[in-house]
Amino acid sequence: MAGEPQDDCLFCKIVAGQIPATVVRETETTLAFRDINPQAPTHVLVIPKAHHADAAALAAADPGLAADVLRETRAVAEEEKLDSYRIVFNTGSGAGQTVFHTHAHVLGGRGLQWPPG
Ligand code: IU
Repeated sequence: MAGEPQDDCLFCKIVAGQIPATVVRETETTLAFRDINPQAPTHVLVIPKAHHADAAALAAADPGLAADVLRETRAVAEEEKLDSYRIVFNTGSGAGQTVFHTHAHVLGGRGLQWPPG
């Protein structure tokens, strides 16, 4: 069911404390932790604690929670003192999504090219 923890979901396991992560922020509804394979000096993932497969599913099921995630990306950028940064929601395997629990990548600390690959 939408929002329920999934046994086979890596990020649900991080939320449950079953897999370690370097947490940088936590709210009642969200968790932010450092990506294990950083693509920039700052590379933090912001996730809803509730399981939603991707950004589209989250926006459809719980727009308020989607807003919580977006608010936290801003908080991360402030804490990391980023004046320019990129927020990415890879949505679908063709766009590079590999973990099917919604996550916003917050990338910064270096120049970022456009368009992305
Ligand atoms: P993607 O948008 O689904 O491709 O992003 C998944 C990210 O999760 C990717 O950048 C991984 O490096 C990151 N990640 C992680 O931080 N911790 C993990 O245990 C695993 C993946 I597996």
